[in-house]
Amino acid sequence: DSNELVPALNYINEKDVDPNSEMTGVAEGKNVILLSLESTQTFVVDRELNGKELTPYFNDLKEEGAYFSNFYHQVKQGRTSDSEFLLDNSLYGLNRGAAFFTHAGNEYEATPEVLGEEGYTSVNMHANDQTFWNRNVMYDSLGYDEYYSKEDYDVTEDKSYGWGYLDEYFFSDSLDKMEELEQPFYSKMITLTNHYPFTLPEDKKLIEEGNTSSGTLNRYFQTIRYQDEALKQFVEDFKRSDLYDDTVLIIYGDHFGISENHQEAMGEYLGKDINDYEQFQLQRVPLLILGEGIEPKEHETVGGQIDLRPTIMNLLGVDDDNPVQFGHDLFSKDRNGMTITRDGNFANEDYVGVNETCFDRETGEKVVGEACAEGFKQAQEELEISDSIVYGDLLRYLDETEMIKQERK
Ligand code: GP9
Repeated sequence: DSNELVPALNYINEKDVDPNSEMTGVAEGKNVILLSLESTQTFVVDRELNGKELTPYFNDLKEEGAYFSNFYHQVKQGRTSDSEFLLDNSLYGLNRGAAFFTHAGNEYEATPEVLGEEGYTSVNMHANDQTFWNRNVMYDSLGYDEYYSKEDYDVTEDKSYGWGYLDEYFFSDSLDKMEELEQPFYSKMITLTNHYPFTLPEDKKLIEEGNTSSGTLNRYFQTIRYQDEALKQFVEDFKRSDLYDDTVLIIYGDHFGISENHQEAMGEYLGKDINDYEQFQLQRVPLLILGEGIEPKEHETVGGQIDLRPTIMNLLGVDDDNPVQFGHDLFSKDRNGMTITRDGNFANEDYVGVNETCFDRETGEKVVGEACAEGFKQAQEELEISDSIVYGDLLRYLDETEMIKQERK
């Protein structure tokens, strides 16, 4: 019954931090475009291959907004779907399987539902089969109004490769669709081209492939470079469109592209040994928030995908009355940075705790003693509590939480 929510509510209250009030409502009433970049990791930002930048456009664009350089993905087996789950619920995905498949029948009170009450239209845009990751079912549970999938795009053979519709065409069709949407809207666009095995038609290769011992990593450089070019075309078109003045654009990486099986090659490229610390730091994905009233600045704040929902709600000035969320406003001045990955590892402002070992977050030096003990404990506790919500379908008792709160007063 609703009492099962009490441990979660107590835990969340205890960890609560106030959002940054200076950012509250700076984007009130605006559209939100979330742009999910497939398999895009932070290590590609401001990096070169044979003297050529991998993401020349993004490198410049990040100077125009709030760029978060210590932002981690928190996904596990559910990959892109886990990132969506984290974003829309501010809950963790599961340790095994994908909540999009196993818990699509749960009751949720996700971002689309909350924004719907504020008059927002919510849409997902992704030119893959409707049923992939069970999205057609889960998007209903999350309260999305529309889902534009493969069948809604002009997917022809000449515009497709590998996983399907090439990003450049996906972007231009998606912008057309968004221009027709009722405003304000909340839209999530999910790209596809920069996906394993990272292949491209010859005429779309803008740089040479890499020369490490991993063909996967070597090709990844090319698909990342392609994606950046497609992004350029999208953002330039978007800036010319009527949407620009009324929209916050949030660009982020969904998860890693290069798995730990390619550590050696990654070490060759980065010129260092990839130990547990480095492997953990490679789980950072870019996050850029662009819009009027958002100061261009690099934020070194430690955070993760779980923090996006509260950050967005604060920017929009929306009072999100779902209390069961584990994230915190990324602009908050009171954060301690605690960011937990699905493996039970964590980063905070001072340390990175990986596989029971503690490292100094800045230097990567091993730290002996108990410095990380509390972090590991909190990571475990937080994941267990989040799991109890998902496994127990506990959000179905949310309507009764007001009552719980009253009783506890
Ligand atoms: C599939 C796309 C990629 O539709 O979102 O999913 P991934 O394999 O990265 O989870």
